[in-house]
Amino acid sequence: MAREEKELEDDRLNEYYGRLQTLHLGPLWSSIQTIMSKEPRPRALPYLWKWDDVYRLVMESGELVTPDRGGERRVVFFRNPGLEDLQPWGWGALTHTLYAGVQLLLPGERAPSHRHNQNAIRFVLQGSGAYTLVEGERVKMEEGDFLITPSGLWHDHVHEGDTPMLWFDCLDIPFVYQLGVTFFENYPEFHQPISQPENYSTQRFTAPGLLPLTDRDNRYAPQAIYKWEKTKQALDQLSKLDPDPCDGFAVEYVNPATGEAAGHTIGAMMQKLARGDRTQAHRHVHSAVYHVFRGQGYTVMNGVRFFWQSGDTFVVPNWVWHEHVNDGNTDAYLFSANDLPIMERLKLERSELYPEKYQTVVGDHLGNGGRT
Ligand code: GTQ
Repeated sequence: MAREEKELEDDRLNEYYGRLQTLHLGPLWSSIQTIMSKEPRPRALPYLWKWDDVYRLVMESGELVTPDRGGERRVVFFRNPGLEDLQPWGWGALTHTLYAGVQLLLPGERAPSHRHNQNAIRFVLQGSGAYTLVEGERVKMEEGDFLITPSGLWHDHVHEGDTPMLWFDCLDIPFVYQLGVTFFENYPEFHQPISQPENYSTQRFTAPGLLPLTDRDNRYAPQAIYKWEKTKQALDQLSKLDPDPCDGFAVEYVNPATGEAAGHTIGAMMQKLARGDRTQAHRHVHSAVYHVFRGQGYTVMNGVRFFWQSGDTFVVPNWVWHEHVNDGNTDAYLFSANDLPIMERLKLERSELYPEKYQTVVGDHLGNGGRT
């Protein structure tokens, strides 16, 4: 084709694309490679936040704002650098489906009662003497505890202790938002009434595998809290057996009435990596956020080392090769939350083992500054 003819044709095509766009239409033939990539190409990037930074800024928020009506909760949330341009208005997305943040409640403070159709899970980082009130039940929060706040239930937080209370929140906010179905509602009063015995959940669920008959029909959210002491005991027992090649010694927080993820749309687990452990590299469709509860080590993601220590948060986006290494002097405990329940229910989950056992390290996130 002569050059001139080709240019004429391109002009005609571009002009055609322009007319499609004006009428809010689009050409599949030039879009298909972008919208239907061969394999997942998440916009979310692997990333790590150091606890020193997060802690300093969260504590500073304690001097600036209070958790009253309007502000609701004092939380600093994680923004995935790869998703920031999709969220120009301060939208918190850590992965395409998950939001996470660190919440601060100071002694004597209260956060008002509200409910929404997003699911929340919490992992307690520091402090004691606070409780969350979920649908009439007071649930006392202590370091290392895992809690659920299922969608649709009224919840408020109250702090009666004397040191700052910090916990990690993870919600399916981006998922619900992208489905276009967000609901949020304030309770008419600041607090909801208490209608259940204190720590009712801990009184009913005392042993694994034993479901109180009164909870047989309560398949929605029978158990509000999973105490750290029991999680630790379970992991210490498991450590006498063989570890999972990709996850080390790990337990998942499940709904005791159904065996499904306790957090409904949000999966969560606690894993222990003994000193010197290195897990096998793999990747999966679901995304995950990790909070380092205890220990020191690094995680290799797509060949890059992300060094972590107690308090750090890092994100493993979809389909990213990853393996964990505990190179510290103590056992490491990694808390993590994920969107596996979403992927499984939608039949989208897939996973692969890395062809070799470990990845080749090609660089370090934050360079040497990654290890402080
Ligand atoms: O504690 O109810 O991090 O509603 C984000 C939204 C926490 C909460 C968050 C929320 C909450």
